[in-house]
Amino acid sequence: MPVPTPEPAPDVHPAWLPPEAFRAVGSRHTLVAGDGKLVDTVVGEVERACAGHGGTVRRATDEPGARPADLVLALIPALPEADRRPGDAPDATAASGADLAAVHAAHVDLAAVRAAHVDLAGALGAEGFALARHGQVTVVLADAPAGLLYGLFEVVRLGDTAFGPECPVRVHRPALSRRMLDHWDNVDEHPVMGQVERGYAGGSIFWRDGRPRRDRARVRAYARLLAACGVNAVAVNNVNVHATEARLLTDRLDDVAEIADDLRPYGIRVHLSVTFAAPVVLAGLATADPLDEAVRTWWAETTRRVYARIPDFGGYVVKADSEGQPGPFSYGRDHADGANLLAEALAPYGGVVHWRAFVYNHRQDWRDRSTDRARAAFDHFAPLDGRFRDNVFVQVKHGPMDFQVREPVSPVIAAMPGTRLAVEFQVTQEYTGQQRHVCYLAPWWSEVLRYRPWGEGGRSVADVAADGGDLVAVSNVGDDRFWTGHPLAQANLYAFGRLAWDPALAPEAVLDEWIDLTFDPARSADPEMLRRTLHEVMDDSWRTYERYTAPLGVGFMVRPGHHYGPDVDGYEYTPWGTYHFADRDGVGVDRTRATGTGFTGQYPPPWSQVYESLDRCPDELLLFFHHVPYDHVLHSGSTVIQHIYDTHFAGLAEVIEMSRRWESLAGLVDPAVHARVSERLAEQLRCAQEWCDQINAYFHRKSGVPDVRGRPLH
Ligand code: GCV
Repeated sequence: MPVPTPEPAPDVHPAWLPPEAFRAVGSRHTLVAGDGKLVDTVVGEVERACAGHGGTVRRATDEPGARPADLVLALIPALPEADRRPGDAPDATAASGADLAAVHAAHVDLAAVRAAHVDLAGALGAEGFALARHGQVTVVLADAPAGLLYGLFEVVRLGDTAFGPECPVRVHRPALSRRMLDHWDNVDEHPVMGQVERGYAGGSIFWRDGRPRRDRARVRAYARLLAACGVNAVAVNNVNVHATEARLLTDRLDDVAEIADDLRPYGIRVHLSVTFAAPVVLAGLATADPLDEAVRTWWAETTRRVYARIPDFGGYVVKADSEGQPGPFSYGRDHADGANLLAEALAPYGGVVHWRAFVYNHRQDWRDRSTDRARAAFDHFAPLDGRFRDNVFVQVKHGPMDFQVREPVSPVIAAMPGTRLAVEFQVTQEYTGQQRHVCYLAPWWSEVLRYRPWGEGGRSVADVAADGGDLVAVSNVGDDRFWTGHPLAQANLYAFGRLAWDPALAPEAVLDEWIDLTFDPARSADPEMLRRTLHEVMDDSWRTYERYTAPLGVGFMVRPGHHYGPDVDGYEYTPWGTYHFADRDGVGVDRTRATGTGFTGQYPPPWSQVYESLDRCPDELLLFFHHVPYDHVLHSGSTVIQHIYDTHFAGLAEVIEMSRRWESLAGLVDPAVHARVSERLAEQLRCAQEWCDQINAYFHRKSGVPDVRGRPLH
């Protein structure tokens, strides 16, 4: 039975899957070979596309169709064996003319398709697929149903190009086997954090007022969007687990099962954030000590029940001993003890633990310059390397602080060769404009993924994550009609999925894909202008944001609590460990081994030396690693103080230009999208002006150094 495609309310924006994106598939004739739930989803998708665009779809087991197939989507094991000797099997990349003719025959010779690709069988894996063009037929082959689903979405992405001239077989396999989103969604609305902690797109897509939302079509439509960009795992509740949310593990498990049912048809497994104190708060045990026998038994039995209800359940996410969440420290145990407890309970079912490394002292004395929050994750976790069970993923924020617009890569990523690591990104724009500012984050993530902790020639962050680890991001989605509040922030969600599938993709190319799917420029009055302008607005928007906010990697300077807008000293005298140390002479945090906190020593060479050295440290991270006088000269040739003035004026000017460009798209994009983005740009402009003025005034007053260009500094 084909799975019907979800139909959310008509005013919900289709994001990157509008009906037009399916024109190339839906206007053709498709044949699907294979069985399974996800194959039913594939058939449902193609059926819906055909209903809108006039094509047809049939299964290989149906009566032969009247028309030749243009597209074959087939599980290799479902194809009939060719009646030929092995030596006769044609080479996969150059099928013989006879085979091409057979594939193109009115009723498609499926045996010939199989024979042409005999070497791919078993090599594509659980999610991979191969795409080939034979004469007039496009063929997608997969070993397993998920591969067919991803293959279909690749054809959608390619559009008519997928049906172009013959080309060699292209094999696609995800670089990372788990590509996961964490929702910081609360079941009960939290008095301070609301329904979604750090959510900027309305309420939760899963929960409202203590219950699952009844809008199941919306959840299914979300699953569909996620599958189309490659995401295959979702944690459905906040890592800060409050009282109601704790019960999702036990008496509220049916609510989780309901979401799992909605996500499953698109190949997405559900994970749950749990509280480490669960045995105490849910079962009344006297302790949650990970080495206590009764605690182990409780987790084992509770987990057994979870799998009895949700057989494909993914596992637990845990924030322990962090920002007030309970953890193993209360019992004199360490994070390996804590993580292994849960891992042991999950192991019989193939489940995994994502144990977060975001552990630091949030009650620091600001007068104490020796404590360095940046050091904390490494100090806690690196010594535990090798002690975690095989189904534990230590989940590390990509930077050592907290998703600032610029940070170095976390040294933890290079420090735990004996541990599976999940690298964590933040798609929700907590510190990058809260989905009121345009800030396309893929260039930033791409830089992180390409960074080589051991220097040129060594492995990259993407390599480390791919080697048994995974990639996780905090979702930016809510029940807003545009999904992400700011319509252009959809690109961040799309890009996260695509980079997790293939970290080598260029951010501009990913943006191209997103633009083509979402805006269908080819059908607009001015395709070239539409594409170009969207690139102009978005490509460099992360660097623009960096220019008008905290300078040279120093971070924070945001309003405490909600983290929006400038407040240079907002965190300076607080316990959070987020300081810039600006005084009349200079600014920045000395994290050197020679005179500072020693954080640079957590990196392997060459970076331990590069960051230590004032001369070699990259400009953009200078104030993260060094405290320097305002007249320190950067590699760029500018002094620090002049750089601050120049970049802030430049960033503001770029936002003005961005707004002007966006206005020029009126009439070329959906009016509702245009209006929402215009409204957000007005706020971005207001806020960028505020940043520019406050930062410049602050540093002018501290340093007394005038702007060499004589601009007003207030
Ligand atoms: C979910 C930052 C955010 C918190 C978040 C925390 C985390 O501190 O401000 O809202 O809590 O990161 O990643 O756990």
